[in-house]
Amino acid sequence: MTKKDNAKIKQFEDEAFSDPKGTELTTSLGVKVEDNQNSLKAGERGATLLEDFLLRDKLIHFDRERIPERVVHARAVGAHGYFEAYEGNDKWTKADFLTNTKTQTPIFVRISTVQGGRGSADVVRDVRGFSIKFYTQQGNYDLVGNNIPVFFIQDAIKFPDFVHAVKPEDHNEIPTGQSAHDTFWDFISLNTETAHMTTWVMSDRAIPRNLRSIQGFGVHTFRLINAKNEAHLVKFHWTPKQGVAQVVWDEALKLNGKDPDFHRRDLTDAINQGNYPEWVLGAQIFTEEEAAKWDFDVLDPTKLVPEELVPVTPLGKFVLNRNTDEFFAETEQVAFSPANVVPGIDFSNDPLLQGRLFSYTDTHLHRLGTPNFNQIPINKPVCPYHTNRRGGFANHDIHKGQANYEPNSVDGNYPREAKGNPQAFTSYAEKVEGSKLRIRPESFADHFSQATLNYKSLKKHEQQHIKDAYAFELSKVKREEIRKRVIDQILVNIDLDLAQFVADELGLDAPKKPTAKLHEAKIKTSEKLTIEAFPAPDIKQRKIAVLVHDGANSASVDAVKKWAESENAIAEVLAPNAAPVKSKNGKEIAVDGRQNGEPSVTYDAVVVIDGNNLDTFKKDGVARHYVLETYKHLKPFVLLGDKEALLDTLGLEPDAAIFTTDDFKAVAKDFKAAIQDHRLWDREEKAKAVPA
Ligand code: HDE
Repeated sequence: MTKKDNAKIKQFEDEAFSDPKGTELTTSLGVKVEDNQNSLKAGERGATLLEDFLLRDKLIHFDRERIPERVVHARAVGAHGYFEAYEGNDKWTKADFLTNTKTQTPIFVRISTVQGGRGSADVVRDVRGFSIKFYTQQGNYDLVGNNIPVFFIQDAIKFPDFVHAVKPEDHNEIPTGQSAHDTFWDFISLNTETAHMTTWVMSDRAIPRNLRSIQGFGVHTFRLINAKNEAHLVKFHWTPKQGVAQVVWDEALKLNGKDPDFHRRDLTDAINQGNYPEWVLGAQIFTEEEAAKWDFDVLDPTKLVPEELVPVTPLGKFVLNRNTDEFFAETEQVAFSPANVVPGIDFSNDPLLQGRLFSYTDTHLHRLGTPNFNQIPINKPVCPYHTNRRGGFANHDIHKGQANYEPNSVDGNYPREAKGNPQAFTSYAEKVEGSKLRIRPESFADHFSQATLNYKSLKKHEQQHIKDAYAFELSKVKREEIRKRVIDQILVNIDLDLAQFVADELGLDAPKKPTAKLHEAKIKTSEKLTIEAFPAPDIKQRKIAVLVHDGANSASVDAVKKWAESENAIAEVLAPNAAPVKSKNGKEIAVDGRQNGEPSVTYDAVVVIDGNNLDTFKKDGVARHYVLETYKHLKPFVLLGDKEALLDTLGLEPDAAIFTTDDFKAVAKDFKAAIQDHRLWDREEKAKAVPA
C-alpha cells in the first residue's frame, strides 16, 4: 500500500460517504425532506396519518440503532493510522506488510476497557484491550492484544466463567467498571492460575495516564514463517514512543466522575492537535528448541518470556493520525479476530488462543447479524477478494460471472485455487500426535513464580501501589472467607510481605509461610516490567493549567503560553469564571475555562500566575484546592511571585517538583523535566498527610 493508494482509499471513502456541508436532508432513499419538524396530521390538531412515510422511515431506523454491545471490551475509542516495516524482517516472515519497507499499510486501532459497559468510565482499574487491524495487500491481519503481557486463565473453556465473575454481579448489575467485588475475587481465590495476572491488574498498568502511553502485547505465542517455510515462535510487543505512564489511584477515582471520557478525549485531542501517537511493533523471536529449555511453557498464556531471555526485535512502527468520522460505523462495527492472519503468520497451540480462534467470529455473527460483516467498510479488505460466498443478510457485493462454485468450467475455473502461489496462505505443518484428552499439561502447573517475578521486579512505589490495590479491592469484598482465601491461597504464595500488608489492612491473619509448593524460577527479576523502564522523551501534548485571578501579571501568562507552545504542550488559562480577567496593568487576559469546570486531575501540571493579590488567592477555596490536589497527585507546579507564603498557608514543604520563583523562565527547564517524569514518587509518603 503506497501513500498514493492510501489517498485513493480516503478519496473513495469521502465520495461514498459524502460530507453533509451544502447538502439538503433526504430520506434513506434520497427523497428531499421539506419539513423535518412536524409529522403528517389529519387536520391541525388531528391524528397522525399512517401514510407518513417520512416519519416511518425515520422511526423504523431509530428503533434499531443499537446492536448488542460487546460482552467484554464494550467501552472503547478508535483511530486510523498506518504501519511501516523496518528492514530485515524477511529473515523471520514472508508477510508482505512486515517485509515490504516501501509501503505504508493502513491500520485501524481500537483501545478498550474490559469490564464496564459501553457507557462506563475510562479511568477504571482494568486491563486495556489494544486491537490493531492491518489492511494489508495479502488480506486483513488483526493483532488483538492487551496492555498486559499475560492473561487470567490458561484454557478457553474457563473464559465465560471468568467473565461472568468479573462483570457486574448477576443479581443487581453492580459494580460498573470495577473488579472490586465478591464474585471476581471468589473466582481469583479459587483459581490460582490467575495469580500472575492479578499482580498486573492491581498494578499501575491498570490505571494508565492516557492510552497513548500504554504498551501492547499479543499475549499468546504466535509463529512467524519465512519464505523458506522456516518457523520461529514469537511474542508480539508494541511499545509507545511516548513512554509508559500511570495516574495515582485517587486521581483515577476522581477522573471517573469529573471526566468519564478522559482517555477517549485525550487520544482524540492529541490526534486533532497533530501530536500523533506512535508505537514500535516488535517481537521476541525464538525457536522451539530454545523454548523447550526454559522453566515455563510458552504455550501457557499466564507466562511472559523475560526480556533477559529474549530481547524484543523491532519490526516496524505504527502511527495514529486520523480520528474516526462516525463512532458507530467504525469503532462499534469493527470486527477483530485473532483468527485473521496473513501468509507469514501462524498460530501456536496455546489453549486460550485456540478457543479465541472460534469465539470472535461467533461474536461478530451475533453482534453484526450477518456473515457479510466483512463487507462493512471498516472490516473490508483493501486488496481484491474473490470468493464464492453468496447471499446472506445485507450482502453488498455484486458478483459478475455465472459460476459460484469451484472447480467450474463455465467461467474458466475462476476464481481458482492459488496453488503453488507463495502469496497464498498455507498452514505451518506442525507435527502433532497424542491421545485425545481433557487435561492441563504438567508444564502449566507453576502458578506463582512469575507473579513473584513481576512483583519483585517493580520499584518500591509500584509495589506499594499493588499492596494498596489488593487492600482496596478486598476491602470491598463482603464475604470474609473470600478475603481470607485470597490471602491464604494467592498472596502468601506471591510474596509474604505483600500478604502481611493486605492482611493487616483487612484485620486478618496471614500465614507465615507459603501454602503452595513453589517453583523456584531461574530468573528472579526482569528489567522491563517496571513502568520506569519506559520514560517519556518529551512533554508533547501535556496539559498545564495556568491559574489567574483579577490582577494577574499578563506577561507571566504570555511567557508560560509561549514556552508551552515551543514544547508542543498545551497551556490553558483558568479563572474563577469564564469571563476574561483584568491584568494588573489593565489588560484583558483571555480565559480558556473555569477552575471549577476544568479540574486539576485533567492536567499534568499547574502554574499559579503572580500579580494577583495573595489574600484573594487565600480566600479562594477552589484555587487552593487546585494546588493541594496537584500536590496530592504528585504533579509538578510553579508558584510565581510571593507564593512561598501560599506554600506556608497550605502547609506544604518545598520539594523537587515545586517551583517558587519570580521569573517563569528561570524554572522552565526544571519544570519541563518534572512534567516529563509525570509524578514525583518521592513525595508520596508526605502527600498522605494532605486530605484527598
Ligand atoms: Fe477477547 N474477546 N477473548 N481476549 N478480546 C472479545 O470479541 C475471548 C482474550 C480482546 O476491540 C470478544 O468482538 C475469549 C485475550 C480484545 O473489538 C469475544 C477469550 C486477549 C477485545 C472475546 C478471550 C483478549 C476482545 C468480545 C479466551 C488478549 C476487543 C467482543 C479464550 C490477548 C476487540 C468481540 C475489539 C474481545 C472472546 C481472551 C483481547 C467475546 C473466548 C487473552 C482486545 O469474542
